[in-house]
Amino acid sequence: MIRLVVATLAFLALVAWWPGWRGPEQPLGEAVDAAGFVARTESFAARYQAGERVEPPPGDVPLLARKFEFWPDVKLNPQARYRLRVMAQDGVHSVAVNGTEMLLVPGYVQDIEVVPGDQIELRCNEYCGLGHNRMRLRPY
Ligand SMILES: [Cu+2]
Repeated sequence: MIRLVVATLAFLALVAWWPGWRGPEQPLGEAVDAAGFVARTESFAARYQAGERVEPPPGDVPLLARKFEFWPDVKLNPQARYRLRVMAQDGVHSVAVNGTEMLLVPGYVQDIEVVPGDQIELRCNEYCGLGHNRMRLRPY
């Protein structure tokens, strides 16, 4: 009986202390209402549509990651400052930008700060299907 208790305690201690078992390794970002975020992104895109692309003013820019694009296709001013607010719409994606990877999950928004002089490219870094390789955004 004592062996069972010791074994159980040892197992529970292992579960409690094993690295990485206490939550996600990466922060998921800010929790939001997913449907509301999608609706806000759609109205934002309609408001700043300029021909084929969307040209937002400096500041917050909502973006959706979905098969197989970052939407909308924004064109940024390289001399302006932006905060890209990215949420996955249809499943798990990720974005790798400037050497940092962020996990993208529906219902959570990750922020990417863009400062003048940045030449960023957004690229999905989580295999999400046959179009994954072309899931990228070059915002200049
Ligand atoms: Cu992908």
